[in-house]
Amino acid sequence: MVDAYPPLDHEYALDRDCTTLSRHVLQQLQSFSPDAQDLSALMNRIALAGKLIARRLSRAGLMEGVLGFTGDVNVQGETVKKMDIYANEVFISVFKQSGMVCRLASEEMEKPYYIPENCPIGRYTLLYDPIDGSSNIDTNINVGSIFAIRQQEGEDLEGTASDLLQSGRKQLGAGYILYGPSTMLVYSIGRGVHAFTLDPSLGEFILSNENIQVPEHGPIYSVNEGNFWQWDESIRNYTRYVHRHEGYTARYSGALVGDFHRILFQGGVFLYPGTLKKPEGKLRLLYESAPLAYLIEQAGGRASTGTQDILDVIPDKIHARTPLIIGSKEDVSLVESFIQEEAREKEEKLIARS
Ligand code: AHM
Ligand code: MG
Repeated sequence: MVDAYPPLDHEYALDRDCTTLSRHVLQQLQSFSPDAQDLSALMNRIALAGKLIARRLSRAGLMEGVLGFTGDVNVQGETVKKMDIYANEVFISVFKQSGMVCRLASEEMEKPYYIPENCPIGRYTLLYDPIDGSSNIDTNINVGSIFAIRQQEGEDLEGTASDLLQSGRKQLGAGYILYGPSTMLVYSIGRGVHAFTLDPSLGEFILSNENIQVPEHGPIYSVNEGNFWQWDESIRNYTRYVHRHEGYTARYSGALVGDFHRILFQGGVFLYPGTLKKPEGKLRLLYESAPLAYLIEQAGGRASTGTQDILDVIPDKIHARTPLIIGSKEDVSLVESFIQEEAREKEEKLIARS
């Protein structure tokens, strides 16, 4: 006879191994050293910010003053949403109380935010995009938050935060929170990439995927093809290539975190190349491209500007932008091969002309 109520595998999985985020961070570092404690506490604070933002998003359509624009324009020249401001302040407020983060640098603030009372205790800097893909908010489509943790170098007495103008290899950890059908937190502290799902009944992020590896190649290409007219010929040639070959499928949600998440699990490539209007592309290095590049390398994939690994790029300012090509190794290399071919052809034409 068939059991009317067969045990559900996932329930057993949770009973057996209900690993919370803070426990996981400590396990990863195999230590209770002050550094490990710091990272664990930092991740806990980021998780708290994620829970607060997720809670507000989940009721956004029912509350006054949550959706829509503030009427302001941020340092990037982009219109600001009310949720951008709320989420930015959530991160500041959870880290004000933490005692560990001395500076926060975000997409929504022209200059870093200093918490001087924390500086003698914890010399960490949090870089973040509080709401990535905020154009999705008003239509209830997925958005995310992206973060990176760096150690402050030097005293920064002038408050210029110039030590942040270093490559992404300086990141101690990075990750994102995806506000989708469920809320997920994906992070790495240099020991693989791990995903946690928020169990709303527990109010805890519980380990759901450990040591994620991105496939070497995948079917997805994720790019805003509405920018075709603004692209360099190499990117046009790449899209022509995928249009003419079997095995590719387009996915683009307008929120980098969601598009990246799909590629992390299923393979493929996300690209936001330079355009006529934005020659360096749209995405910002320090709190969008570099954190995701850190994750994808940890997952066995690649992130490139087209000519350089994202993690080697040194920004000239905090809000610097870079073209981004990120995902499965083979797919990133394929895009790069079109860029290289175009560069070769241009060089040959120059030589022929001279
Ligand atoms: P945001 O952080 O201001 O929301 O901008 C970043 C977003 C990414 O999430 C997304 O990949 C991209 O902008 C979409 O831009 P576009 O609408 O030009 O395709
Ligand atoms: Mg963003």
